[in-house]
Amino acid sequence: MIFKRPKIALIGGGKIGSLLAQMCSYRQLGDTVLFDITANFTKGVALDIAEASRTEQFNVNVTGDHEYQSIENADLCIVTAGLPRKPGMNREDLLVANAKIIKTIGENIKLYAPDSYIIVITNPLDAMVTLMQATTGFPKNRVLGQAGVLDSSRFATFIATELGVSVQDVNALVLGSHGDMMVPLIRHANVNGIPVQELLYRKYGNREKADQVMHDIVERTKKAGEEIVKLLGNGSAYFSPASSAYMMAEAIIYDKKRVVPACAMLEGEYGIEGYYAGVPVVLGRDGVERVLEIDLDKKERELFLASVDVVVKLKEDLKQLGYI
Ligand code: TXD
Repeated sequence: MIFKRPKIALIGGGKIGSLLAQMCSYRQLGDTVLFDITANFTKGVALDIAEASRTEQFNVNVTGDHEYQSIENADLCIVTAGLPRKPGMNREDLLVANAKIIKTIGENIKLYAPDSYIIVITNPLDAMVTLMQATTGFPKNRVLGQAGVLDSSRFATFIATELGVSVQDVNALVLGSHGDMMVPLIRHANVNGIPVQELLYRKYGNREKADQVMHDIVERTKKAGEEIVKLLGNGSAYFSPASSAYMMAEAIIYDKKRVVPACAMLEGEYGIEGYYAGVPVVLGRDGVERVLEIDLDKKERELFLASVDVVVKLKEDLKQLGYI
């Protein structure tokens, strides 16, 4: 072979990891290894996916493993390992259980895939990305988290449904931490450039009603993860998180320079120093190539800072627990 195919290590072979293995294989993003602590399960999943190669017509390799050595020289690691939420739990409740797991994984990525890019998905997201970067010591452009793509996609879906327009034409951005304090940006939401607020006003002919509908969409977006957790009864969302992570992986591997909200390290941007938070970034072959700063009005800024406070607190907790 003249060119090396990218190697993608999916660390955590549960629902999101398995779906990602399927997407990476079917869409031929690269050779994929699905790693999990369970001995045989990922081998079974990978074999099952591989056996669809004839009908799906893909030529990449997909394997399952439970030895860390299997992630050796991965170009991209996507980390979903950990416990998902149960009904009644918030994402922060997962901190202690998942910190231990992420620390071990970080040490092994550092050992076996020292040049890789890492997309973390495990909750509580902002804290787990912080811990991953601290454990690996990788440069900030190579360690990021997926949440904003999903939260923004949820926001866009609800807007499209309300307005009866194609979601393909909706642009909607959610910033801040991945939790109840996330900040869906109302002012920036638009349908092919037309402000959503204006379309709602035209639909209802009444500013108060339009504002109420927008408010409800924002609240539903913030609680969208919980809505799925309650409906599933066991575990959390997995189709849309896998799809969101895949989009980010593709942006890095194909050097697409996509503009997406991601959990990225802020060093002065938005007036924040040394914390991870959800902001718009340019994603390409260098991972987080740039953080894009946008003007926030007074209220948006207050909400954003309050949301980052959650990350500040979680980072403090990680320090107290001796993880960083
Ligand atoms: O947008 C987002 N960031 C999220 C994140 C949206 C939805 C779900 N989000 C979080 O992703 C969720 O709260 C969980 O923390 C992760 C993974 O969710 P998933 O639904 O895939 O969870 P599963 O099916 O329980 O899979 C987790 C796997 C499971 O197979 C365990 O055996 C494995 O993680 N696991 C480990 N793998 C490797 N190494 C270690 N140490 C380990 N411990 C558990």
